[in-house]
Amino acid sequence: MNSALPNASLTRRGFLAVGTGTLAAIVLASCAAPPRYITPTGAAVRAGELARGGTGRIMSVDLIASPTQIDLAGTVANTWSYGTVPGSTIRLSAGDTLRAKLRNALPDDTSVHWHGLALRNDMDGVPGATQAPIAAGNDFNYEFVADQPGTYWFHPHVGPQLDRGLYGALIVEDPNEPLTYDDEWVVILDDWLDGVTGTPDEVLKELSGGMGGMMSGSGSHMMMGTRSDLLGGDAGDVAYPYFLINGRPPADPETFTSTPGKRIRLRIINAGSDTAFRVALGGHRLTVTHSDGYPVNPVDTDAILIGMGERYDALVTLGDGAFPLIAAAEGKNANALAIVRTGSGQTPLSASSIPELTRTVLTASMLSAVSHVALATRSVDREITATLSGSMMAYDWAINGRRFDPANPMAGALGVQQGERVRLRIENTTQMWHPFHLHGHTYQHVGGGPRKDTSIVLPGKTLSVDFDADNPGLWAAHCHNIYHAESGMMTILGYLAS
Ligand SMILES: [Cu+2]
Repeated sequence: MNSALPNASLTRRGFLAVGTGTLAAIVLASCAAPPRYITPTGAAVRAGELARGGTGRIMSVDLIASPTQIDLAGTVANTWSYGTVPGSTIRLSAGDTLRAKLRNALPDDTSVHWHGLALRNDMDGVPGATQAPIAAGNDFNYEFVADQPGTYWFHPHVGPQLDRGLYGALIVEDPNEPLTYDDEWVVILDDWLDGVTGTPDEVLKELSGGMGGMMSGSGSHMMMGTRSDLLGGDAGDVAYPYFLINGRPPADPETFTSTPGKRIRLRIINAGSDTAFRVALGGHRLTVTHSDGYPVNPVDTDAILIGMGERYDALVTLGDGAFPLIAAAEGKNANALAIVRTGSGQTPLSASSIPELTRTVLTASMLSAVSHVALATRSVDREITATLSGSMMAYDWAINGRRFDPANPMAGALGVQQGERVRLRIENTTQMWHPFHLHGHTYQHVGGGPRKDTSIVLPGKTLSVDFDADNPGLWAAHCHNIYHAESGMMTILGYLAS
């Protein structure tokens, strides 16, 4: 019945205002009024931002999204970026205000989403839900308090623009940092095709035709037969000619230079669109300290599995020599590479593998939140389910049986009330894994697991997570495979108006 109603953004109040007397009474009697949600610019959001307080310090940055080029070891490709790939890292201290002026010099609408931050809703950068799209030639001023330390990142939330060069790291430092380390390196992973084999828009168009399009011979981007035991089967849909660390391919790798014995904090971010990476540093073990910005009880491992949108921080004490930092594209038989050099050893070959990649591979299920960021014990007030469905055959990815419609974003929204403890069940009925991302909140995996905002959900499995509904607004919840999300695997978590 709800689907027959006009746009759910037409509120119950609006509905009553247009209907009078008998007509309104009949309508209300014959079907439930559509739920009414708070608005991103309303009093609840403003009150939430005031409650954050903050240091009052303002970090101002100018972001210009524009057509640029990237040099991939001599192959120059046209792309879109924030000047460089990745964009310059934005760094501030917890409680500071980020004031980011976005100028859209692209030939298309855009926006900026601040991935992982529990920020004020009207700055979350989701056109159709939290703001109007920023049209070509226009500016938009983002301004919000970033009160939670951690490793975050930013990217557009328009079409498949994320699969171009439009991304960068956002590091919120902890003024009372409990870890001790000598240096920190931001390691951004990406799968790259833009300007080389096509554009992300062309990829989306081809994938949207499903495997029928592939079989008719028109396809060139779809990748068949990717396999990963860790991901429970199919690893990805898209063929990429390059895999990058900090915007550079293995033939021209970034070199991190240090000295033996130094303790380094790695901030690893997967900015890919269709690729999980298995990350390891040859000759070293890693101590994982954070997932998606939040501290975990430290775990030693040889490698880390990281899905699109996820971040892991790890400490490593450097040996003497030159070592490959490899991000293996899971199931795709190719690597991204950087070099860590502390001595005079020979630079490792890009083609070389390292034994660490096939030893212990850490996943989120091996982690637990440290006590001071674990959710307080309380009973669940509301349980909601996001059932993921769809197939590569039809490319009909959906949540709760509904493919997201940008023209009617609140249709099928998941409603919660401010103040509730919410349990979200993410039920994957498909034959493929999905990195599920919830905006504006950092939930905790049920059973004492890590705090996260993006989680790998394996095929046929259900992941349950809890969060406190303490950040009012309309929040996108979607698969972070950008092609799945843009094909419909997205919904809105909306705070109900009381
Ligand atoms: Cu997906």
